[in-house]
Amino acid sequence: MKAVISPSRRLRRTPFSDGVEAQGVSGYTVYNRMLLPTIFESVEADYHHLKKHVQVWDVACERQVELRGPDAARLMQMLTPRDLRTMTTGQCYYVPIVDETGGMLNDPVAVKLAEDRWWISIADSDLLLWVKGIANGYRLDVLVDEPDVSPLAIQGPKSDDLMARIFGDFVRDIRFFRYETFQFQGRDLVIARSGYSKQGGFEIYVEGADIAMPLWDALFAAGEDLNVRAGCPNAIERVESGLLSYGNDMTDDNTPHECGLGRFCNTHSAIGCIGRDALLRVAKEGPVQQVRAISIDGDSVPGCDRPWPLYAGDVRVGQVTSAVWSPDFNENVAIGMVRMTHWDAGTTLRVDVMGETRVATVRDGFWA
Ligand code: THG
Repeated sequence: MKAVISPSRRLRRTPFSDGVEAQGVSGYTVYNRMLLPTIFESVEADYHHLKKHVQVWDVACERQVELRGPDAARLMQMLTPRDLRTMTTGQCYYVPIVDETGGMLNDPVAVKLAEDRWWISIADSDLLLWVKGIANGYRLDVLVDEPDVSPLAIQGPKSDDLMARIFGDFVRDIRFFRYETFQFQGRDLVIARSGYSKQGGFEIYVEGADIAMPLWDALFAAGEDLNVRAGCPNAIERVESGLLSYGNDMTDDNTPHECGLGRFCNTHSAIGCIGRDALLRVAKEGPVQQVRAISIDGDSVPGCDRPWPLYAGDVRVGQVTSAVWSPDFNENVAIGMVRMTHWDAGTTLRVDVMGETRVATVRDGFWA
């Protein structure tokens, strides 16, 4: 496919898009109806750079759903089977969001700003509509909206050094999935140690589009000798790391347990969760299919833009949902959903890669 996507108001730019374009973005996807860069130099060159240096990522498309008011905490618990009672202000939680059938609606990061104020940093689905529907249907005393907040991720092994130059050495003390408030040009910004890579780093929740480009420019000016570059969530690194992509590796047809997100569920104690009864029912039996890391033999696979069926003999036993060539592991790394009968590590299957049959092997875990 060599067609372009026509720009329009419905395809939202971000407060960083001018900077992204100045840094030579060469590929975009659409996420929450907003631009998300996918390639700068090349996916492979970006990958090597991410693992060695530091990158600045425009992830403004990770939109925030803000909950504000006396019923904010109650509403948050209605959305997820993860028990939030012990979560404190200053923490971030990766939270499966489920519907009344226990199906995954989103897999965001929840940020607890105060007992009565939360941000839900969403993956690619219209969660705002579901949350507004719940809030109004249950007549909750809470405001639900999308604030002018755009996450900017700083990722890679030199992230601490770059961030310390802008925000001071205290940023180094932020613990994983915690946040602190820092000032930039007199404005308070939430900065968390988190991000969609396993190379380490931070996410800055940039509040107010007006300071987006000043912050972007400050980071590039401060990091010249660190070889800072614009980057983006990297297709290779995230599969190696087992970071799931909503809409690709899971949909509302999957339970959190099928997605391997059971460790983020406390369904028994998550009182009030809308999908609780459904999940208690399916959890009794256990999932019949589950996400697995999969190696695919042969040369570099094409982009996985539809599920690739997995077979054992003539029987379909699952599908590959993300796949890409890994230079560091010298094989095709993939994520798939595999039936219980064939999900044990070492199981050899066949995968239909756009009409070409390849050998696929179920692994006991992800690469990194
Ligand atoms: N950061 C923020 N918002 C986001 C994402 C993010 N919204 C969209 C998308 N990414 C949501 N999906 C994920 C998936 C994985 C993780 C975070 C968000 C993640 N997982 C780690 C893991 O699975 O190892 C750590 C989870 C934990 O231990 O709590 O980081 O990236 N703001």
